[in-house]
Amino acid sequence: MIVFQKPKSLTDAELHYCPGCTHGIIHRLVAEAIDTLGIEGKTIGVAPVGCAVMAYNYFACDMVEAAHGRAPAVATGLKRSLPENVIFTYQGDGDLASIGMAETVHAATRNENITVVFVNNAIYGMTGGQMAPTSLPGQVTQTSPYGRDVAVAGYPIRVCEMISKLDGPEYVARVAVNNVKNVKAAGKAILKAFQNQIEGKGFSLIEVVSSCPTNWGLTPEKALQWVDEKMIPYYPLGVYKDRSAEVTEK
Ligand SMILES: Cc1ncc(C[n+]2csc(CCOP(=O)(O)OP(=O)(O)O)c2C)c(N)n1
Ligand code: SF4
Repeated sequence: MIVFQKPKSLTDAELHYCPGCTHGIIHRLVAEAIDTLGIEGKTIGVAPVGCAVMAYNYFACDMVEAAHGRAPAVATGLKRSLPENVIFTYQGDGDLASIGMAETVHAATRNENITVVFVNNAIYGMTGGQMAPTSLPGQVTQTSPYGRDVAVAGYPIRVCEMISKLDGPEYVARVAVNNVKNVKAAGKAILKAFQNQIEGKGFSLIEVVSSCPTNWGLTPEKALQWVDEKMIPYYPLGVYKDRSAEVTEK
């Protein structure tokens, strides 16, 4: 009897992520959502530049590679020209909240009918651990060796809080993947973000608080603790906007 299986929407390619990196868990949750909805034949993913740059090797659906930060613009073009397809982006915090902030905000305010999976690990992973817009106050990175000084570098950007203030987007939620309970909740939120698109509801953004043990200089176990003790207090989990639920309640 099979009790545990790889989702059909993941290929057999070996993931290149560092040991303990939670990108792999998030890939699995996205693939499970695609499997559950039976949309593997019509889903197109947009891969970022960042550690997930090779996501096109891992998802068993059509994939397009976008330049750093441009995934929501590429996804907009795909969705408008192929409205029957299901389009998702998969982006890191450097990609989405730094160089790609304009694309993100404008896709959200237009309520583009796309699904955005935003992986917040508070650092630029791929390029060796530079400070990101999401790095925490006091966080030591390659470019803030004495810790992020908010007087110089400003405060971290809370993407869900900001995007949910726009009138456009349909669904904005923050989840984490540092323990089993959070992984289950993250899976449900990602599924809902795809479901919203199928129902034509519009822009859904799921921020997943993730880990980067390599650039945080922590063991995989300590990195998950750091998510709990440092990341989640700064980035509270929850649903920040769910327009359909608001309409139903009124
Ligand atoms: C236009 C452009 N600017 C800068 C870069 C360099 N670059 C590559 S990945 C990256 C940051 C990746 O960090 P993030 O998006 O947080 O993803 P992670 O690697 O942490 O998953 C940067 C700045 C680039 N490839 N293209
Ligand atoms: S550098 Fe960080 S984000 Fe990139 S694969 Fe390694 S642990 Fe994951």
